[in-house]
Amino acid sequence: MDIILPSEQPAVIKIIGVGGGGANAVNRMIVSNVSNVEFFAVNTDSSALRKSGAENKVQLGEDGLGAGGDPLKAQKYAEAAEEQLKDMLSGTDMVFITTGMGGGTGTGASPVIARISKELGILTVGVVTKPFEMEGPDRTQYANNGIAKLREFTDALIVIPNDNIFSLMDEKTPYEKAFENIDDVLRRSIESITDTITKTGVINIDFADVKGVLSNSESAVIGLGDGQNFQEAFNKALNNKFVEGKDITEANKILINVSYSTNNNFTVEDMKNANEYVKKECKERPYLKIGNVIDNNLNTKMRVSIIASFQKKNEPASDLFENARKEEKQEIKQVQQRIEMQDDKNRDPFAQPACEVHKPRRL
Ligand SMILES: Nc1nc2c(ncn2[C@@H]2O[C@H](COP(=O)(O)OP(=O)(O)OP(=O)(O)O)[C@@H](O)[C@H]2O)c(=O)[nH]1
Ligand SMILES: [Mg+2]
Repeated sequence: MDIILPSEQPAVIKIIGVGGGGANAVNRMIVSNVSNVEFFAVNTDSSALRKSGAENKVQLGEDGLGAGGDPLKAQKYAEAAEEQLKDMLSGTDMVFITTGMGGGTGTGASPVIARISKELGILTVGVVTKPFEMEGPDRTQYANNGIAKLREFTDALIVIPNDNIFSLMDEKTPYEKAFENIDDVLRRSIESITDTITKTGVINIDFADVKGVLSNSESAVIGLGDGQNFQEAFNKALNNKFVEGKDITEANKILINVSYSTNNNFTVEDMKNANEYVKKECKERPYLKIGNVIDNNLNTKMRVSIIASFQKKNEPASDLFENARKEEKQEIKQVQQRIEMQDDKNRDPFAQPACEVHKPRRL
């Protein structure tokens, strides 16, 4: 008798750059070959849209002349384009909305796109910047209002103040170059999540795991670090402060993804150290999952990304996680995991992890 196993469908992930800054950030992702995702640019400004490298473009408003720095105008344009935006979003598992907050289009249209996305049941994550202080108090005010609205409609919102990135740059950095660096931080933040989901191979942190951590969170932060060994990369990721928000040690759920080439090793001791750190330093005992990905582009480098989320009050982390788990229909995979865990049981020196820990398997 032939046994037919259900095929595993890859998660459909769309990255939507809204407004001028959002579109530029998406362009940077395209140039840097962020893979296994679809790119979209949404703008009120048709000339900026023409320059976008995204394969899919949506113009808001009829005249293509921009929103003139007016978020309300952009919001109305986006609401009028609801059907077009629904078409753009349908058939998607996860959406990233990225924008520079503080102007008209990104600030006004992003919350509308997020609302539609959430209504379609899509895991919706915002990755946005706050304007430089030197851009003036009005932009900051617009940005704060836009961020508050966007937070209402996203599962998780990652906020990156431009000044945090600027503080790492030389003051003589040309203005344009400063935005290139900011686009790059947006790229790395999003890529750290998409790579975690799509680059499988050794131990999986899959879409359901990411959904479990980011769904309906109050906020989320990301830490990224590269190093010559795990500890160096892990320390850098823990101290990587460009994202606004609470400290990782206050998180309710944490995913740690370790990427390295076959020239390198993620050892049992490394796993133990990460586990111990979370046990010792985190205030509440968070849900923890550690995964790894083999990426031969990294050569001798190791890369650690930490995705940490903070739960809304009155929503126990365990319930949310259970709900996300229930939605996972890959029963065959779960059976396989159980069998593998059984096989590994005697070899697993960490029988009492802080929470759930997946031990790397050597190929
Ligand atoms: N990451 C990034 N941010 C940018 C860039 N250009 C501007 N920003 C930031 O994004 C904020 C909004 O600017 P834009 O993106 O030009 O504005 P918009 O959303 O297109 O809005 P309108 O043009 O007013 O309709 C600015 O205040 C900057 O802080 C860019 O190239 N990259
Ligand atoms: Mg614009």
